[in-house]
Amino acid sequence: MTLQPAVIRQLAEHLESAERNARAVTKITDAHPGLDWDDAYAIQDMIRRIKLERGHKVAGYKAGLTSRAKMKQMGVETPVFGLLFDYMSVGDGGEIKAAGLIHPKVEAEIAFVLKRPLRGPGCHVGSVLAATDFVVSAVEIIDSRYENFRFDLPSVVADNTSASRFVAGGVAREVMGLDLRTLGIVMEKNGEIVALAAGAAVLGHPAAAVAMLANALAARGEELPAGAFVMSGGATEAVAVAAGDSIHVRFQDLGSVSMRFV
Ligand code: 0L1
Ligand code: MG
Repeated sequence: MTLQPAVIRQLAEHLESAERNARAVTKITDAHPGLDWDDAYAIQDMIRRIKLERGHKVAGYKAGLTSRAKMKQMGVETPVFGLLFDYMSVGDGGEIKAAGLIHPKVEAEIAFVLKRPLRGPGCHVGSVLAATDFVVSAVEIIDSRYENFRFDLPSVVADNTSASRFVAGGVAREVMGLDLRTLGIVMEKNGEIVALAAGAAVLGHPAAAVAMLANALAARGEELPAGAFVMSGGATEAVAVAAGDSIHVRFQDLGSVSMRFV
């Protein structure tokens, strides 16, 4: 930890205001080159506090940068974790106002809903599957607050991992009897296929991303509570969208998810 509490608060307000005003800013490590992972998660925690003070609720958790496709796209090697808030949730088939976002991108993800709390350390694919009530298809809309999506990992963690909106599908399936590794995903933008993946693109098994998140939270004295909605990270690379675009993602065994940008 390198930053004083007042600087953590100031950077959290800066990034949260950039999100609310859909205004791109330069990455915060330009002004604070020594900012480390602890500083970054402390800024993210402060953003959570600011949003709770404003009356919002935590609606879920997210793992990001969990697939090779995404890591390669962003030139990084380490997954990151963030929070989803109530106002980010958009109904399946819904409209998303592009003017309220900076430069949105969409990624197809498998989401887990827990029936029991998950507390690390030591969580693994088996413990996640045992604690899962059901899985659903989902699409995350990421919108980095940094100009041109140009950032380093501490900057993106501080920016709540670019969390912006999410859409969950309506087909809930128990994990028993489903092989999430071979589950196929096809993303269409305006009727054209733009990305393909299988569940195993996410760390070999999407539940591995949830285990990693539970273990990372444990290092900060937190757990994933019963009932938590957890997005396991984009199986495909992220696809840029703008007003006028329609996205439709088919998930084998899990139905489809769609949205329109207006
Ligand atoms: O959810 C994600 O994989 C995104 C993590 C942050 C990096 C980005 O904005 O692409
Ligand atoms: Mg994501």
